[in-house]
Amino acid sequence: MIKRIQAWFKQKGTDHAPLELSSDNIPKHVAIIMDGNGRWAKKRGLPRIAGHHSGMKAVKRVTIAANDLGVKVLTMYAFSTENWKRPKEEVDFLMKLPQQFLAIELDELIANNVQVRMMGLRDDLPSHTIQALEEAIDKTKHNTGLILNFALNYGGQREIVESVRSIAQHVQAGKLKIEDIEEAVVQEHLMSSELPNPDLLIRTSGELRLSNFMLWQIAYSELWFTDVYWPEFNERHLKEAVAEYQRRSRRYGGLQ
Ligand code: V07
Repeated sequence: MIKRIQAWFKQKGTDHAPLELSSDNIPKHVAIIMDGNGRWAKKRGLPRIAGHHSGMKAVKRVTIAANDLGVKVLTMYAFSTENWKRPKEEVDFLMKLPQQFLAIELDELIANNVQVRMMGLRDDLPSHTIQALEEAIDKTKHNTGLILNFALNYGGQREIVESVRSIAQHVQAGKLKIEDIEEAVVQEHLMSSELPNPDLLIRTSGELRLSNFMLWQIAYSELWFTDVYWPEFNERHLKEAVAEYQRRSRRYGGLQ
């Protein structure tokens, strides 16, 4: 039945009608699992890296769209701690994307008052990747617009482990009592401690998993999944996700 209604909407062209978004309930923090780059390429008979390159263009598009909507923080899952298992050539290519992206886009990001950040373990990243990132982070650190937060060499379980280690060190140093460890303390020791938790998590390309992304922070987030491959994701899709977010918050609005 739902499939038939969807088909009807498509036929009527209503999936291109303007979406009504209320400006007073835009999610502050949107986090995205950018999946489907390889599958997008395969569908076109292209190598996987062509999918990653095309995915990079979507990052730019969606950053501008999120900024225009009034989103405050956009977190993009660019490289997970598990991604090291991929073929070396693919990893090498991926590690050049931050530089490539920043060489092309940094000036425009600055012009748009965007602040670049990263979360993840820096140690294992190649120095050329770190250098490009740190330059961008430094050049944009006083910007007050959208925070564009890249999760690079990031894993949610590892992040929690790092938080626990850091808390244990505080206890050992006598700065913290065990009985004072509570949720807020774990939160304060996460890599995202300066950011609000995501209001909305988007995953593209049809997989219905969290894949070790921001496990602690998404405890109360709205989850939105789409079959669209990441390289095809655009402003319209982002608005659809936000519209659904607003419908859901209206529905339980009276209960909050
Ligand atoms: C990557 C493109 C998007 C789809 C997901 C995988 C491939 C942008 C960046 C990036 C990272 C840091 C930064 C500026 C840009 C990026 C990697 C992969 C590793 F400061 N896209 N993108 N980094 N892909």
